[in-house]
Amino acid sequence: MPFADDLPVPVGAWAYPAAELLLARAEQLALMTEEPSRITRRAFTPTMREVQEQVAAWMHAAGMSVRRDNIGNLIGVYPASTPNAPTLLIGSHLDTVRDAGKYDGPLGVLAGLACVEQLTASGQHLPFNLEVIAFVDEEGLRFHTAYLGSEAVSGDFKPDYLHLTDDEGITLADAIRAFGGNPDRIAQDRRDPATLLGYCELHIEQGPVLEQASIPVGVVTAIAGQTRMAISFRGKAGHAGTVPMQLRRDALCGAAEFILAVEAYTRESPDMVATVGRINAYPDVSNVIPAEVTISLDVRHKDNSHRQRVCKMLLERAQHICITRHLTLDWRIVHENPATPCDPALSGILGAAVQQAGYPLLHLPSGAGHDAVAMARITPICLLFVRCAGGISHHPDEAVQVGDVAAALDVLHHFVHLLANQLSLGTEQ
Ligand code: HGY
Ligand code: MN
Ligand code: MN
Repeated sequence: MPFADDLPVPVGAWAYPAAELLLARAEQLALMTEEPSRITRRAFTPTMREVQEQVAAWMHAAGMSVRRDNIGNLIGVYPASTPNAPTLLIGSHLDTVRDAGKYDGPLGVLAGLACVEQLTASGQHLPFNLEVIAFVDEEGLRFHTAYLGSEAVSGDFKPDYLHLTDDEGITLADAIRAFGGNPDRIAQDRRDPATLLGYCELHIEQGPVLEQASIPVGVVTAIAGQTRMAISFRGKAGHAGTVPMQLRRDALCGAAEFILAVEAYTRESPDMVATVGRINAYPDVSNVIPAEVTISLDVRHKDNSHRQRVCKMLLERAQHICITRHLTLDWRIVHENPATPCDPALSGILGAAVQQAGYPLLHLPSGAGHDAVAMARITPICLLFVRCAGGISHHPDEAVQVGDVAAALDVLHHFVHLLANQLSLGTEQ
């Protein structure tokens, strides 16, 4: 889809071909999917392995040393000009949602790779190691969590996670083992904050703000907090033809009433979003009254206490529905993270890079979650958004323009050089 007002800003001569190459690579990765007619790439699968092998080959060719950590994140290292230098991480994730777009995740990994390729081409090394990190699980499609890869790196991976099972009953521990990782050593994946300069993520915006402002890139201020829950309503199965309506304990009707209550409440609540994206009914048979229904609930807001208040209010609503319908309720939080501000100093350098590259500086918040949320617990983070066609994401129509990707690569290039200058000045003092 063409954008109306492309800004006539020249980008570095290398950036357009680099952006074209990046988009061709994104097309190539999109072919590596578990489902032939759509992009679906769960963590720890042979398909993830295939994608990692391709990205690892590009990393090798760019002059990086490549390794996998114990959970299975892929990491390419472009060494610093001096020994014992700190490390800047650039990355994002390679897993997807079901029936995904091509850019949510891969764009950030491929941008890091392009940044290193540009350095290699000009024979430059920086006063810091540049590591491109491709997280193995961010979306949580397989184990219904979020950030498993980046939480291993931030040291927030909880050993209990290893007992989580996927829809086939495979435990996370077994999935990691089958992928070639080592679930017993995930604690060792934690990076020492003292060795890190920061984490920079480039990501498709997944919203309409940049498009409406006719600007190719934007600097993120903060990432909204989120709570993900698994909620089960339990009633009693019965014959669809014989149990009178007044005597039923229909779990699906209880869940349906709750889902509509969530929608009605959040429509009235500014900036609040809540989504029921999964629904599982048992026994899932057309002539049996549903006995048990489990739904997901994803609640997000920029204000932590407001999000928590709303979650509590929704719990009370679910309890009330269950009392009136003679159901029982199981309410479980599967993931929670607070709103995460980006680091002002690192974001300041990113903003300076945007301006140095010749673009207007626009700041915006992120409603979507990113690996940067986990990384912020151990190192300063910054996030650069790239304009997204129609604001569409988590959908196969997700699209970016080559000129915008070139702009983003140009900004990233300026960013690493500004950081290098700052570090050199700091060490000279
Ligand atoms: O769910 C999210 O916000 C992200 O796309 N993982
Ligand atoms: Mn996503
Ligand atoms: Mn993403």
